[in-house]
Amino acid sequence: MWTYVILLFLTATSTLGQCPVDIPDDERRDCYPWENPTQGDCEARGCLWCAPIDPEYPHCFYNTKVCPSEMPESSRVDCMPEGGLRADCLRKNCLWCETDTPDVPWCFTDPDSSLGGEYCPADIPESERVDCHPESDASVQECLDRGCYWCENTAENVPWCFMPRQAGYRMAGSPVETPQGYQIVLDRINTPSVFGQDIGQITLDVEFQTEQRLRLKFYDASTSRFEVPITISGTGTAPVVKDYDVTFSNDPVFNFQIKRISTDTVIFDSSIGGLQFADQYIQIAGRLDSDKVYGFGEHEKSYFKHDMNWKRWAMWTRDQATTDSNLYGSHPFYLNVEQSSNAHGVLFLNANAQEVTLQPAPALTYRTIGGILDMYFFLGPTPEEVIQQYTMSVGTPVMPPYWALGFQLCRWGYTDLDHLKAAVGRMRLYDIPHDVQYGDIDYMDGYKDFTIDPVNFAGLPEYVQQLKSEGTRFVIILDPAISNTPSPGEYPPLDRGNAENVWVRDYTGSNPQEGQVWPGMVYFPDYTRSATEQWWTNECVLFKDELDYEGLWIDMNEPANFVDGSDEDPPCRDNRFNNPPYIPIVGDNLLWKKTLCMDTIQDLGMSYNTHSLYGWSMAKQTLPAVRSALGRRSIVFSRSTFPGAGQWGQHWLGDNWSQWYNLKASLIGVLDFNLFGMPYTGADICGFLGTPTEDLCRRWQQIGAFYPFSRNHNHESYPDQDPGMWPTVANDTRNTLLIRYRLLPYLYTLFHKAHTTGGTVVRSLMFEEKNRLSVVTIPPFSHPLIALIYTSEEGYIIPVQQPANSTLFSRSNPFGFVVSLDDNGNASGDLFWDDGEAIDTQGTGTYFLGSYTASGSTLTGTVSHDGYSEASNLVIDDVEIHGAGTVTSIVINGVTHSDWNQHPESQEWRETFILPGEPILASSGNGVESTSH
Ligand code: MIG
Repeated sequence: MWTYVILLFLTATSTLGQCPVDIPDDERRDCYPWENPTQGDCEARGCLWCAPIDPEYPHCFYNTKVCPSEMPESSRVDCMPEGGLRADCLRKNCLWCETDTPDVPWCFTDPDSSLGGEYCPADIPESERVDCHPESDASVQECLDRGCYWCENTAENVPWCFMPRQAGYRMAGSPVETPQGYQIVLDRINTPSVFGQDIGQITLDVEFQTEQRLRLKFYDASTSRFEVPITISGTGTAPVVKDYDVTFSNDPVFNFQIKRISTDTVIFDSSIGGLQFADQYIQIAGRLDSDKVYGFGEHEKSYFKHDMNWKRWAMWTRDQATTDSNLYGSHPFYLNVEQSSNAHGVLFLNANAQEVTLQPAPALTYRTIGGILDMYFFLGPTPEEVIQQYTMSVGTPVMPPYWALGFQLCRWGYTDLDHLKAAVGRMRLYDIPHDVQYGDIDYMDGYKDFTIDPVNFAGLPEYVQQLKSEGTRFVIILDPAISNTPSPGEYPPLDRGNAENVWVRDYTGSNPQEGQVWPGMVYFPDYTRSATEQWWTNECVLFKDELDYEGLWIDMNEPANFVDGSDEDPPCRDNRFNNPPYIPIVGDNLLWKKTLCMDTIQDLGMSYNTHSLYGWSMAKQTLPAVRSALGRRSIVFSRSTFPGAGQWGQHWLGDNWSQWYNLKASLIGVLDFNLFGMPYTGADICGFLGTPTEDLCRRWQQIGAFYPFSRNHNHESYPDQDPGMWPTVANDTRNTLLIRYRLLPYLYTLFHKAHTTGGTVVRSLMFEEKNRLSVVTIPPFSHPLIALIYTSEEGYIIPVQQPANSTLFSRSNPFGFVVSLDDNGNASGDLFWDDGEAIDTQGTGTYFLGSYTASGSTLTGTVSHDGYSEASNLVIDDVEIHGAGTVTSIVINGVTHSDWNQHPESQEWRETFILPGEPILASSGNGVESTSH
């Protein structure tokens, strides 16, 4: 009882004298006549909260002193005949003045407002609003202060505060012609200003780079700003013919339209408004031709085509288990399929924290808090051509070694070598294909890179040799962070790094920045520094002598830090980089959550600008490092990625959950990364976090057998989930992987295509023009989603090879073809083949390339490139023909063969011929002729 009284007294004293208005106690009108009001309850009602001098009077009372209008009471027009509170009135953009005069409305329309009593102009459709208050908790006043409109709405996520159309910039004169296009100077119109720091004059370079590629670069010509170090340039002169046209207008402010000439389709129309260019807030919006928008990453989602109902996606690299919030990579790229079914893509080449809002118009609003606005349009016109043009611009996918297409087993939490051996033993027991075994951080000594735990993993190097002889290679994890606690001499990688000063620096630019990761206190290598590449390569080369690894798995490179910013106090200095005026909707609403402070420094620039490039730069330096160590092709699995990362590395989809939802979402993740130029990708099969049920793991192994990157991986806290843990899972895994291994020559050929001409390896049916599809269901998996991944379409010839439990063995087995004839009896395909591990066989010409066509009952093989002599040892002994009708005879290279067998399982529409081995390499063309009908 006493305590209660004292508390009341304290409250009263502490707020005495702080009342925002001077209303005597006895004039207070109780705004919360119920029990126990809190300040929050009170303010929610738009009332004032402060202690009275005499505790008899209310704490929460109406603010009768605020009447923003001097209009006579008799002229008031009721704005809220339905009734409501002061806050409701203000939200309707009306005025609120209380009065004791009966029948006079307290809420009434404002005749003096700059918008004629109306803050909500009717001429902007809801679906086209460009948010003027993207941060949370908008208020009428704040909105109007920014010079924006306020209209309330009941639909979810529609912004109430939005940009007037006349906001933005005006052309200062006419566009000036340049050799590649135009240059336009833009002057800012004063309102609205969303976050201040607006740049008064900006320059727009319009570059007609190629027939299909257009660049729009908005920048500040007077002050240099951060630019992503990826150069995408044209030839220097505009192409004579091009697929697009750009028009500019100043009505009501500067805006532009990009048009596809062939169909007269406007593919991006910025007259929707919203162009802003402030130091830390850049925004552009555009109406799109269609709502078929794909891309923008990295996020986990269960649908490929975006939801245009005001969905907002942040892009900022972050160590975060999979969700629909921003994850490990940043990919500001989208693909839009137009109504005409032509397609184009757009890259916003920017690395700062950024986001996009997708709107029903259809339209999008893009925002970034730094750098420049650098847009590249890729005109396709097919979706596949868009991705080819995009990846040819930022870097086509690196060619994986053949073995990397095999199945891979991993887990975090092999407690020791015996535990790992037991998992391998189960793979052997069930004869499950097993090309790669991983070592996660467990193999390290104290989680330090380039060390081996001398107790729990004693004998690992010898065991790795044994695995290799059995056809299983070993891939190790490396984290960027390097332990900085050992004394000189104890940990040479640290000493050598110190000597070369390879670390990310703190805000002063001179001291290495500390953080905390697995080994404890660490430094972070600055992979944008050339000295770092030499140091990192050297460490990778030296460690290869200790452990015969075949590939590197680079984790935690967002970069991840166990503490927010640092463990200093305060963790980051309070400045405009660590606490910018606006933060896109990144998870945790803090740029330096679980990473370094934004004012830490790399050679390329401050983390504010370079954060999302960390994994990208690490991959860029790790590929040459691993190549130096191995002297041959390898893999660099990078968790954090950015446009162009595919030219050096591969990607797994991160820390997912052992849930059905994540299995489904993984397929979208694979499709997304195929848009992003990283076709070699897949999710942790059976899920990383959590314990999968037997059925989930079985199904996941079945579908995961068709990920380009097929790996079962698990979190340290959960029980073993390798396929051999359950006999049913083991059997179905082996059977499905044997189908995968049979298809590997095809998969490898697809990778060769993606590497040499860009484009995808796994693509959605939307990419395929031919509509008559025969859906391959992989028995016993009959989930229709499989159709999204591998379809055998009419008209294709797919090279296959007899499978084995490792590519080491399958590579020397006989080849075959699956021929799927179209209605006219035609089909075509090709086969790329090389030794599977030499670097750049395309460049050195040491490969075999054959083209195969089926037409008029004849399958003809043509050797397009004959640079790999080993190919002559390979034979074809199996041709499977779909859609050929009844076969009466087989003629091979002019000789009628009677020694062929019809496959016992053949159905009416499918014939499989087991042929005597025929050389795959026949310069005159290798023909299998079938007489049908
Ligand atoms: O803080 O190396 O995404 O695949 O097993 C966790 C341990 C660090 C995160 C990776 C995961 C890996 C784990 N790593």
